[in-house]
Amino acid sequence: MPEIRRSVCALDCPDCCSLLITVDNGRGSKLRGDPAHPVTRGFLCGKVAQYLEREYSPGRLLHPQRRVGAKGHGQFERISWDEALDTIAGRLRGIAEEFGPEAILPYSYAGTMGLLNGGGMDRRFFHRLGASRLDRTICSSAGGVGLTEALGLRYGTEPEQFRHSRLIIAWGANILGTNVHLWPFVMEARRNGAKLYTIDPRRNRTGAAADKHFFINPGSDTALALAMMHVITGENLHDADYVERYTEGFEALRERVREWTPQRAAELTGIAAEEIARLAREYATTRPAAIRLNYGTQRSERGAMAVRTIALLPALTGSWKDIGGGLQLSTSQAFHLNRAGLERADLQEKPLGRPARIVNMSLLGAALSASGTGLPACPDRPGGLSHLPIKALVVYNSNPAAIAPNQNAVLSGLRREDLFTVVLEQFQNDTADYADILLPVTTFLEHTDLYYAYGHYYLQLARPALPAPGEAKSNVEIFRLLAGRMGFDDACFTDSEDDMVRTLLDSPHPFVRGITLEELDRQGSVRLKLPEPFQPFASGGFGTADGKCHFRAEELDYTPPVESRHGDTALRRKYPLELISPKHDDSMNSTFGHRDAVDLETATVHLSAADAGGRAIHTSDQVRVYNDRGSCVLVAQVDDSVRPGVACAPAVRWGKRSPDKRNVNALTSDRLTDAGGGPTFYSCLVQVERIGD
Ligand SMILES: Nc1nc2c(c(=O)[nH]1)N[C@H]1C(S)=C(S)[C@@H](COP(=O)(O)OP(=O)(O)OC[C@H]3O[C@@H](n4cnc5c(=O)[nH]c(N)nc54)[C@H](O)[C@@H]3O)O[C@H]1N2
Ligand SMILES: Nc1nc2c(c(=O)[nH]1)N[C@H]1C(S)=C(S)[C@@H](COP(=O)(O)OP(=O)(O)OC[C@H]3O[C@@H](n4cnc5c(=O)[nH]c(N)nc54)[C@H](O)[C@@H]3O)O[C@H]1N2
Ligand SMILES: [Mo]
Repeated sequence: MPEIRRSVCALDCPDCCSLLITVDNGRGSKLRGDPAHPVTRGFLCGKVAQYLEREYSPGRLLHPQRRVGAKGHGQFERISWDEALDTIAGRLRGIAEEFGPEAILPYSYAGTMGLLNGGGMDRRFFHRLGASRLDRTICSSAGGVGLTEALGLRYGTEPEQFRHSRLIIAWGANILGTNVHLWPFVMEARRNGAKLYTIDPRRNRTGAAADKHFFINPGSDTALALAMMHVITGENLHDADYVERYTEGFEALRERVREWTPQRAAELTGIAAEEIARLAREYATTRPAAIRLNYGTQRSERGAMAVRTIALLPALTGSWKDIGGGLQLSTSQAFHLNRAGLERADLQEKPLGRPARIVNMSLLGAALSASGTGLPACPDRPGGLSHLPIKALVVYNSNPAAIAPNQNAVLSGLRREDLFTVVLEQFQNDTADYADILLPVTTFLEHTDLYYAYGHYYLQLARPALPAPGEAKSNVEIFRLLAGRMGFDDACFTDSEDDMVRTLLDSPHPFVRGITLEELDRQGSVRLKLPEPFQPFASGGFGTADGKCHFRAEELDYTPPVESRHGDTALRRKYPLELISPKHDDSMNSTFGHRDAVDLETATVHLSAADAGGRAIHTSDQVRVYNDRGSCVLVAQVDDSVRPGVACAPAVRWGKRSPDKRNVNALTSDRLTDAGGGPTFYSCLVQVERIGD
């Protein structure tokens, strides 16, 4: 008899869906969204609806392997787990002795959002080893800083409340593509008369379905937000009562934005002045009005400031008071779990007597440069000891050869013969090809984990629903075994998964206190202990000493990105197109790169008719996209989804599947964001040319 088991989608996505899987004789036959979950509500996105294809793909890695060919060529031979673990432990021990343990760098991101497999036993292992710490900046750190500067806390409007909105602004947010479980709430609001506006350099599926789309020049959002503030404060459309009670610094803000006229912003953003004024008035006078801000806006050189200024808008209009008002970028900070107990940073004391150095993951290319001295300073982030080379890299939950900026620098680092590389993977992707030892790992359907979310407020537990194929093991198990091989005898290395979940739940915070493993096992999904509805800033409550939202007007400013139409003119003469590489609707960063359809669509670059015509480029032509950092071959798609001057290449394919073994990150820069040490994937000037017949 088929049995229905519960699981949770572990992909790096705000929706963090509850799943139901039909299991027949130990084999999964059907995957669907749990109808009982208040956000997932019974449906799945296109990519996860087909996840069983990935689960049972012939491409799954099943056994530990050792590289036998050159780095990057992907030739391996099978070895036993014992040999793999002994080799790794021996090499790590040797490197630690010769160069110090900080010559070892873990590299991981959110291949799984699970807390145990994403930041549990691995953290304990590397802390105990004294390895370098990784600053996990690749996705959201600029926006995280911007949001914190504005609100003091990374809380946001609950998705369920969007159904009550009368105006929804999707600001750098492709809801249909990367956050599809918000869409039914948006549709419900629209059935009740709400309008949906999108602000994006590309008119994607969400933009095409919107009531109005605003094409904005990449990286210019701060100018738009400041001009909206100009109109709102200049025309007294702010909520004087809310501003008086719950904010600080209004008069200085009004003064500061006086110079930010819609005319000035029009030049920078490419949105007409009267459109900006109309948008500001409509936003300030429609109640409730909600902004869904997503991370697209903060992948540019002024990304932190963009998020900060946008996130100040609801405090001006008092929109936080309304059910269905406010703003959502992330809900993640509400999960006040005992991460310190899970990660055990205190273990660094043993090997080092101090915290280990920090390496910014967005600068991997520089960090792997032979001397290790290529590490640029990162003004607002800790760092240090940059003279120390990296001699071992342990990669899990990430595919840096495909997803990190300045790919040519990353690949030349990965090719270093003196670098010992371990990769824990499900598939033979770009990074796996550079491994010295390649270890097969389980998928989220095969291991226990606890999940937080960044787009809603439900904590979820998943138990293994399917058996692990071949000899695959979970990250937790692998780092537990490695700890044993290294002779780490601290009690935490024998913790079971349940012990680790209990540790996480051992939190004094009222949002979490009282939630138990047993309750999670019974229900699968448990709402944080929040008031219903949750309105974090309805009456102050901002994460500041006085609970008020501080505008801090003197810090608000905008200068265009160096790599933009208003940036470095000499560079723009050489490379006249602003390239963005946003998420692909049916993929997940590089995770589904083995799928032919995904590969085809992430090999595309969208160009306007004007830019294509001037270069004699037609749809389906192969083109070379290039700048000083590198080049990659893509296929042109001429359409009106972008305006002249902007090119868009959905990210990211496996470079190894392309003719020149590179993807769009051969073009992206490792210049960092204005704060947060984030990458600037979407501030990238390029030239495009047709590849001759
Ligand atoms: N289908 C799918 N879903 C995903 C992912 C995926 O790869 N595919 N990735 C997951 C990950 S890692 C993340 S971080 C999340 C969040 O991912 P998002 O941040 O939502 O995704 P992006 O595509 O980076 O950016 C959102 C939108 O911002 C636009 N944009 C780019 N530059 C600018 C700009 O300067 N200003 C404005 N206003 N808009 C701009 C892009 O064109 C895009 O439409 O999505 C997750 N969900
Ligand atoms: N040009 C460009 N580059 C980008 C972006 C962009 O928009 N444009 N987006 C950036 C963003 S926002 C992000 S978050 C990063 C994402 O970059 P990554 O975090 O590298 O994300 P993925 O490419 O999805 O790769 C995750 C890998 O983890 C593996 N994995 C999944 N579960 C497990 C597990 O339990 N154990 C182990 N060991 N492995 C597992 C998967 O097989 C997959 O290969 O990419 C960034 N790069
Ligand atoms: Mo991300």
